[in-house]
Amino acid sequence: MAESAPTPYTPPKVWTWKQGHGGQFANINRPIAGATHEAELPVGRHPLQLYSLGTPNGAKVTVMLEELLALGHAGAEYDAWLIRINEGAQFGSGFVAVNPNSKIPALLDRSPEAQGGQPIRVFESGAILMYLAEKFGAFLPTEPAQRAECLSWLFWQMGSAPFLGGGFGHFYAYAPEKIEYAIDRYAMEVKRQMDVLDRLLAERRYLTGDDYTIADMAVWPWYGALAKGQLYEAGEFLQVHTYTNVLRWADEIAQRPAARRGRMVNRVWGDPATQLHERHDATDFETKTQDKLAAGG
Ligand SMILES: N[C@@H](CCC(=O)N[C@@H](CS)C(=O)NCC(=O)O)C(=O)O
Repeated sequence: MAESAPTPYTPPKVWTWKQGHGGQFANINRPIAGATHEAELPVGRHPLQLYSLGTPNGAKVTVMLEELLALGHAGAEYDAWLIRINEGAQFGSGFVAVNPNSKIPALLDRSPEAQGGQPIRVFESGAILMYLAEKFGAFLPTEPAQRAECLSWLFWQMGSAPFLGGGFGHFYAYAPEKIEYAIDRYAMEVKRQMDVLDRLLAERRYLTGDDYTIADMAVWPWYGALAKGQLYEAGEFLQVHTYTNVLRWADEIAQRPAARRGRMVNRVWGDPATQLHERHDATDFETKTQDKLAAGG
């Protein structure tokens, strides 16, 4: 039998949960929602409390917060708390209260409390980017045509990335067996998505035009990383070097100091100098990366 042949499977009448069946993330995949345990979330001194992890979905928000701070919006100061999803922290009762969908990133805006109001919770990275863009009046055009273009690409990302991560990434890198049909299907879709971006970026500096917006911040951590061969060790397989316009755009964003900082926050893998597990102050980038903490004992 060829190595890639799928295990023959006839679905039973009723699906049942086989615990532990699900590849690398089997321990956190469940068919039910809700909290598994009581756990309060920590709260820091800033108005914005972010509960996240430095995955592409998490990085979108920390890049946005660092960009807002770089623009001088002091109200965007934030505490970024680490949610270790591989240990099930997203199923703690406190986290579920901020995001009933149990996925990072989740944001709690406590600034209304200063006027006796209730904190505002926001989940789904696209919703968080829009919330912050509207709150601070930045990175989301107000002119109707530009705004429509920006939101179109923002929502393009929200709809497309699950095919890249949950589809291609899962079956290429994480599934317990390599299934040719599944890898083929999602490789085709991901290459099509990259070509969509490549053709757009042949005409434009950024996704929406001349200005860098929340659409770029949403797309870059996924498709910029893919173009640079940083996702799923799939660079050669997908021939990502051929998407030259995506590469040009990805490199330009990577040079932004705020994007570089944002990508370090809540990151728990890679070069220790790029890992800032939690961020509670702007100076943490200089003093609290993992290399600095290790050197300091
Ligand atoms: N559409 C969501 C996706 C968020 C998401 O998939 N988060 C992943 C990490 S990148 C997660 O928290 N997974 C934990 C789990 O599925 O239990 C968003 O953009 O915020």
